Order: sequence, then structure tokens, then C-alpha cells
Amino acid sequence: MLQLHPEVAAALQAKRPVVALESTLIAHGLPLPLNLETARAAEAAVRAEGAIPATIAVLVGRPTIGLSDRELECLARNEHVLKASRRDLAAAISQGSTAATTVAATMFLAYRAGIKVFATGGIGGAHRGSSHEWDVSADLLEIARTPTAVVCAGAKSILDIPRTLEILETHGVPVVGYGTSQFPAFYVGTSGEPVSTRVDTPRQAAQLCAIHWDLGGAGVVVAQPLAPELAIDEAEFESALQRAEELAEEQGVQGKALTPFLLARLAELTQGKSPRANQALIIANARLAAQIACNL
Ligand code: PSU
Ligand code: MN
Repeated sequence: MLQLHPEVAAALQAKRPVVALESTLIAHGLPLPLNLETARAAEAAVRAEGAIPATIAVLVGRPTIGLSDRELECLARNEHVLKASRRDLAAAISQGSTAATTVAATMFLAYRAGIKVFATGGIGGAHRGSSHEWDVSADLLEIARTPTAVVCAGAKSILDIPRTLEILETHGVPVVGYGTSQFPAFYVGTSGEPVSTRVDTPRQAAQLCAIHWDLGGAGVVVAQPLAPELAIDEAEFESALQRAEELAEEQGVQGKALTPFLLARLAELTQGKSPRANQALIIANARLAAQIACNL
């Protein structure tokens, strides 16, 4: 069922390093034109490290591993692209839809194509607040069962991070700090919560993943903090987030619409600081993912 870009198919066949990239952040996470710029820059960062990028999405019902530049542009510009998590894949395929894939759906497809390293911005997790108590991203369960390295800047700071980390622990997922002993929190440099272990080089990260997989383990979270000069001040972020959550509550936003809604409100409330930070961390994660893939 998978449609592999010829360059990606050739690289996989020759056992050359390939890095999967996610598409929900393009279609639903960042505003135009920053989304297209970021998607292109992430691919370029992977190439600069000597790996092949494979951005993943469902295009007119075809799960596609590796997009052409035209396809990237179409995802970035088209407002009617769906957001597909793992449960939505069969529906998108059977209905011939075009859908951006979340962390969960991207990992699922990447692994089936034979790609073991994947980069995103921040993973989904447990949402905050009593009205979203049961909203736990499918990303966490997918990481718990699919043997892939997920290179990220931690969990999105819109989440309940201690609860997100508890869920990962329950499912036996190593949470690896890259150059840090504290779990990064996306726009905000650190969550203050400890990681389960720390590595300081791509080689150490690759080694840890390989051993985890040899032991029969599944996903590994490799989390690197955003460059400190781009991190948003915690107090400023907290007040923007509280406002964004109030707006979600007032407008009854929930389910899969919640994450994109909060990200869009934060972009307004931080006067564009949050999307700029988001862009920088996505590109940095793509670069690190490529370095890890080259060491595997
Ligand atoms: N990281 C970003 N921007 C995003 C996302 C991650 O920098 O938009 C997306 C990912 O696709 C992630 C999704 O899987 O948000 C989580 O959505 P939900 O909470 O509905 O599972
Ligand atoms: Mn959710």
C-alpha cells in the first residue's frame, strides 16, 4: 500500500540513512508561509548531514513516504488537508483523502517502510485541565509499541508534562535527554522534570536505541532543548497558555482540534514568537535525527 519516493526506496535498499519527517506540523501546526519554509529547511538539514529525508503524508488516499517539493507545497497551502492520527489512516486511505500525519501515524508508516529514525517538533501527550482530563495523545501509545527513535524537543509545553512522562514510564519508553538531564518542554527550554537517561553524542543515542531494540523494546524518545536564545520566558508563556486554554473552553474546542487550536492562539498571543521557536526546534531536531541515523 505504501508509495515510496524513488530516492527513499533506493536509499533503504542500499541501507543508507533515512529520516522520516512528520506532516501535521506543516498542515496544522505552523502558519503559511513559515510551514513551507520549515518543511523545506528540515529536509535540507537532513541532507546536509548525509541522510535522505522522507516526509510522510496520505496523498489522495495513498500513504506516501517521501514527498516531492510540489507535494510539500500542496500540503502547506491547502486548507482542507485532514489531520490523521493512527486511527484515521484506514479512513483516509479508503476515502481517497489527503491527510497530514501526526507523530503517531508518521511513526506507524515510517516503521512499516523500514525507517527507524523520525524527527518532529514536540510529541503529543496528556493535556492539562479538568475538561481535557481524558485527552491523551495517541502519540504516546504509538511510541510505546513502534520501534522508532523519535527525535523531538520534548513534549509540547501546552501539555501536562509530569503526567505525560508518567505514561511513557508505564509503557517502558526510554526518555533520553540529548545534552541535558531535564526533559525539554518545546518553546520553554526545560520542564524541570528529569529524563530517564542522558546522552551527549549522536553515537551514544544510536547505541542506546540499537540496544533497546535488541532487547525487544519499542519507541525511544530523544529530546533536545531548543536553543536558549529562542526559548520563551516561562511566565510569559504560562499566561499566554492560560488565555489560550480559556478560549478553547469558551469555544468548546476539543478532540483532535485542540492541539492545532492552542498552537494557533499561542502564535497570536506571543506575537509570532512561538512559531519562530517552533521552526527552529524542528530544523534542529531534523539535523540531530540525521546524525543519529548515520550512526545506526
Ligand atoms: N509538533 C509541532 N507541531 C505540531 C505537532 C507536533 O511542532 O503541530 C503535532 C504532531 O503531529 C503531534 C500532534 O502528533 O501535534 C499531536 O496532536 P494530538 O494532541 O491531537 O494527538
Ligand atoms: Mn488529543
